[in-house]
Amino acid sequence: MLKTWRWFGKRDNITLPMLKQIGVEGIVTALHDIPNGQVWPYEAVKDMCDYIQGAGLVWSVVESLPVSESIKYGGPDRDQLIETYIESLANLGKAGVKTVCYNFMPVIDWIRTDLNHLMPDGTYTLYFDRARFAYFDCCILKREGAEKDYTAEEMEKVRELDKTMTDAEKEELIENIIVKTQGFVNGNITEEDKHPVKLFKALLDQYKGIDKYKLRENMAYFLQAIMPVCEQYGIRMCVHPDDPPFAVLGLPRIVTNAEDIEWILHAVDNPCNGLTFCAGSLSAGVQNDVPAMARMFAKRSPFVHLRYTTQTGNGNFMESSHLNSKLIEVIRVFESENPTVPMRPDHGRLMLDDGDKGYNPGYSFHGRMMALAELSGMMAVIDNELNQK
Ligand code: DNO
Repeated sequence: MLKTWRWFGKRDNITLPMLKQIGVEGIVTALHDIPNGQVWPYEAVKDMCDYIQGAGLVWSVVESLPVSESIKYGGPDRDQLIETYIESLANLGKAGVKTVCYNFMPVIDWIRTDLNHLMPDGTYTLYFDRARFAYFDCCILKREGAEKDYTAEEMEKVRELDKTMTDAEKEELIENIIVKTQGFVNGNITEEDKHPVKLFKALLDQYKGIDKYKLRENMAYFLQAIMPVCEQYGIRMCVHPDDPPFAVLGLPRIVTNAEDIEWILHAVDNPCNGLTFCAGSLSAGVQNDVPAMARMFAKRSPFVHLRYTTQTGNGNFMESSHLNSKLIEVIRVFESENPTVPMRPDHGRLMLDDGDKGYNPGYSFHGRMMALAELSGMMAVIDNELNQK
């Protein structure tokens, strides 16, 4: 696999020469300054390509070219937004950037409740706590009918939390769930927004009446519309799984398990329609056998995210170490089935002096560097095994 790294552009304080030194071979980035729904002009794409090439690297994957909400819920302006998307794809294609990651998660991209969960060794990791998430849903958002989505035991925990949560803790929960994890991935809410909860509720309202089947229909509509430009330039689209891969906030979710992925790949059965094999997102679904899914979808996955999660009970999970037997299996599958695919280490720990640097949550330098080193070691052993066969 090609060793790539998610880099947030010229303002990222992790520089390309630093990445060169640690063995990175390809860059994963986006034009983060362009708001959702606007064209990525050819000049801007080309400028980014040249900048990366100037450092002796290559722009391997776009993560992400965001899909506007209106395309997902099927709003009146969706055709126009799809046209804009097609224009951006054409500009990427002309510049030779041909692997494009996106997601089809309504309203909210990935979800965590705690961005600094202290580990016994003094590092920090990302954590999803179901009771705190339920608290956010029922007591902060006050979503209508939310209680129905949780068990009696979970609601009991919510009531307990309600007795003890301070205003500062509530603020932090809001920040973690809908602000800090969203803005930097070109999500709907940014640090500048003054009333994130109000804004978020308005976004949720747009999905009233949109169920899983309607969302699937809208995804197929979008994919069918963009396939011609993808074929013209040889662009491989790869949808990112829902993170976490289960229903949240009453929203439909359609990229959660093998059945969903098969549906997507068959609905538009074209090699340009593929999957981002995010082992970590899929691993947070207790029903998912991730190595088996790698075997099923390796050939239709033009991009791989390597990380894993550990279930800690009561529906909670956290990021595991990258040195993980399931990941070894996933790597073995890709090294034999799709050996040139770009992979990136995902979600590193916060360690050493990472904490003072203002990195985006999950995107530390030392934590990811350690993950890349571990993954590289695993890949080297597997390559050796395969070469001896
Ligand atoms: C978080 C990421 C996601 C991912 C997007 C892809 O760390 O896994 O934000 O980049 O969902 O569109």
